[in-house]
Amino acid sequence: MSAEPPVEDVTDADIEVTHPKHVAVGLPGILHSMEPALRQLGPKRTAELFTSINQRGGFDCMSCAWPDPDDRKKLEFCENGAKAVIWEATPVVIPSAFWAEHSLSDLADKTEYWLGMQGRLSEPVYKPAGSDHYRPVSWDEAFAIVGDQLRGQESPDEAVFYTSGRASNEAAFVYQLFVRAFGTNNLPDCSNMCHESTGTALGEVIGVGKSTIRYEDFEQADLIIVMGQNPGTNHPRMLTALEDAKQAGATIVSVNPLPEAALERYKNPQTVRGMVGRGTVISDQFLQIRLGGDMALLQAVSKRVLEAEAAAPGTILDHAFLAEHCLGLEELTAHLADLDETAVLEATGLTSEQIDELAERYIASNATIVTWAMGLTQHKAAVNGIKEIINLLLLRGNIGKPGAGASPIRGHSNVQGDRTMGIWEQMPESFLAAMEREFAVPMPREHGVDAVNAIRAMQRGEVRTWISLGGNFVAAISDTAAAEAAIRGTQLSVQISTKLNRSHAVTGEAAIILPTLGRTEIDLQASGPQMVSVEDSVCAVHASHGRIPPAAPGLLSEVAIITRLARATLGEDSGIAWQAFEDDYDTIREHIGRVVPGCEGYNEQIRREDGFVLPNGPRDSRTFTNPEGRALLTVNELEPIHCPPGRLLLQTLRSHDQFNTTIYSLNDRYRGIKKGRNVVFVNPDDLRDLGLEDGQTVDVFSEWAGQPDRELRGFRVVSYPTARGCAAAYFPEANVLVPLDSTADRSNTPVSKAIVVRLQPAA
Ligand SMILES: Nc1nc2c(c(=O)[nH]1)N[C@H]1C(S)=C(S)[C@@H](COP(=O)(O)OP(=O)(O)OC[C@H]3O[C@@H](n4cnc5c(=O)[nH]c(N)nc54)[C@H](O)[C@@H]3O)O[C@H]1N2
Ligand SMILES: Nc1nc2c(c(=O)[nH]1)N[C@H]1C(S)=C(S)[C@@H](COP(=O)(O)OP(=O)(O)OC[C@H]3O[C@@H](n4cnc5c(=O)[nH]c(N)nc54)[C@H](O)[C@@H]3O)O[C@H]1N2
Ligand SMILES: [Mo]
Repeated sequence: MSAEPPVEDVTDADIEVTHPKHVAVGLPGILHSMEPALRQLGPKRTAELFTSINQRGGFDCMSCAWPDPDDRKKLEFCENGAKAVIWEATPVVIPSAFWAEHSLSDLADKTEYWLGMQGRLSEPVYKPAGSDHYRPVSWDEAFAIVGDQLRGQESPDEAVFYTSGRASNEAAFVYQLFVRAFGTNNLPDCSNMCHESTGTALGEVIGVGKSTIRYEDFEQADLIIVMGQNPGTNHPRMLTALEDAKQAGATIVSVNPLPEAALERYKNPQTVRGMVGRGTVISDQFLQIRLGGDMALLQAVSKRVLEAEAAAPGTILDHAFLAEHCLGLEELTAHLADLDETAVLEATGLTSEQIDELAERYIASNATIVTWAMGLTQHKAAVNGIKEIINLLLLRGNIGKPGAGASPIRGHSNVQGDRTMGIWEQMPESFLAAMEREFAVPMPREHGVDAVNAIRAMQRGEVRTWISLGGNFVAAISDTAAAEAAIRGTQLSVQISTKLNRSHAVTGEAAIILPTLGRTEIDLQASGPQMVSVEDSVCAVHASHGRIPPAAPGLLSEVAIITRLARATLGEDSGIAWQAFEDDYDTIREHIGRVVPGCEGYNEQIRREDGFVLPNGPRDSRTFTNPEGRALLTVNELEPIHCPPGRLLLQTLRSHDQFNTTIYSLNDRYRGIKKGRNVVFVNPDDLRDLGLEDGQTVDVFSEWAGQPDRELRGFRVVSYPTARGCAAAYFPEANVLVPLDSTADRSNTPVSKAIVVRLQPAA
């Protein structure tokens, strides 16, 4: 009962706008919006899949990086995980004839939805320079083309190797080995656009760029502050953890410019209460903050904590912890004494009373967790903003004790593991030296390019070859028009992918697509079926076993593709046992165990029932491995975001029916949008001030000093209860508005959550 892929593309012609919802529900919504994809899947594959997601012996859900609880339910997945699985596991494949029927120019006119719905890529295809069509080629031919290209470069640094966070630990480890043995650290990844600000900030102040909590900590917390994150859509299983925490007595505060449905009320489909009742009220306090206002809010709360301590010395701060483990208390105290409350209220859009209330809650709590995601990382001052989270936590010893900690919630299911495995353009010397010892191959030391700097290098004509392990870089990176022009200037672009997307249509002069197995599929190699491993947001590492037959007979695993690329590039006598890696992934894991800190005995550790949790100094023993050997309280200057009169600050975000650039449907259920995506959400008072009306069609211009305006034409205005002066539109459509040079200080992450825009009635 499989269905044909859609022939016609979708448009916004029938868009429906209703009211935003105040409650998030679990599973029920999916069947409706995923109907076309479910029809492709068929009942047998569907049943097989849904009983193995996140189960022991099954596969790890490939949607977000939310952790698995120890007591797994029969169905341990959420609505959006189900969508990711349905989307990947379709048995519909792109037939060979497709490539003659569709030119690249034709594909470049299609939406991401249409491209993704064509089915799974099933054979390698090659577009020679000068041609507007891909044509099927053999695997050997494809590897030879890439190998010749890489060997023909003048320097290894003329190639850039991107990674998206879905790659397994095994694939990531082998990939960075290949790239470094080839001679470059040009290993940008999606994390550069995602939690890079988190890694930069935490690395400096606590020595580890990762979460300091375990899953169990949620249930032991007194207070959980959810900042800049929309869990109902992007980490739906987190709602269960928040609900459990509430039932155990925790207070929850959400800080967001938008009243996101799930942060108001949640109906858990796996409980009776959730099925028949009104659900659980999640947020005890909702702070509707202005975009980019979090750093000011955090400083204002810390200031209140310090004032309370001054009024009743010895009762508020955790003096023992501060004295033994931290540096910088005096400087912070002096700095915050001068904090200008007017500037705080201006930046946050909040009242002093609201901030007082949060400070009181924080002081009353003996165990506080702060979680955050893109609402904090994708700002110019993101790194310092995140350091303010640590300041606040440290004041009351909220790191390294039960129920407390800093918890960045990661995006892609294995983005954190990929970093642990060495996917980073600036891995430390200790890792590179360990690699060198293990493989007896010299490792390059000069840092490589990150995502934004990769585009800049292309603009300077320094990149000949672009290779992508998953992802959809041209659609995900900022400044779409500039990025597309840059990619088109390379000689060869290579995509290792499961499904078609815009990065296959906007390419180098020549282009290759190498189709790969997804995580749901059985990965059969010479030594038998292989498992892979992944790491979640709380540093838990576990195995993932593909369960369904591959979508097409000719597909290769990511590991097989990478090792064969390595052999085609480095030759058969590179001194590295590539073939052995492909035959048996245990061989790869033996190396991981010897190279990657915390992964000793990797093969044994991931075979334990629930895998293992990586060691984490701050969490386990309040050990901080930054150069100072102490957790740092830091002094950060507030930097107001300048938004001239008549302009709005625009954030780009995800709808309920997308995974990054993958569009499952045109609906955004909780925000009341159906059958369309070209919308811009604006506060009704701002609409009135701007002389615009709800439903009107506008052109959106983004302003950046000294450059022509970037523009997005024909968007529909939706009156929406966002914070004053703030607007929102969907990523990736709105990426065209983000200037390439607008990046976060030090982490270089595109500023996707604060774009100065002007709305004008459509021309
Ligand atoms: N279903 C699904 N799941 C996903 C993804 C997906 O696309 N679909 N993507 C995955 C990935 S890679 C990631 S990184 C995560 C992303 O997870 P999120 O960070 O939740 O993703 P966004 O949609 O970007 O939402 C940003 C949230 O922060 C708020 N926000 C924006 N700016 C600010 C600010 O200045 N201050 C505060 N306090 N809040 C702000 C927005 O209103 C919104 O609620 O999700 C992962 N999971
Ligand atoms: N304006 C704006 N821009 C943003 C963001 C934002 O909030 N606003 N968010 C940023 C963030 S947080 C991120 S993480 C990036 C995401 O950037 P990317 O990770 O580059 O993008 P995705 O859309 O997740 O990539 C989807 C593609 O991956 C391929 N794929 C899927 N599964 C597999 C697999 O198992 N193996 C392989 N090899 N390929 C697979 C498919 O071809 C699919 O089309 O975007 C960033 N860009
Ligand atoms: Mo992400």
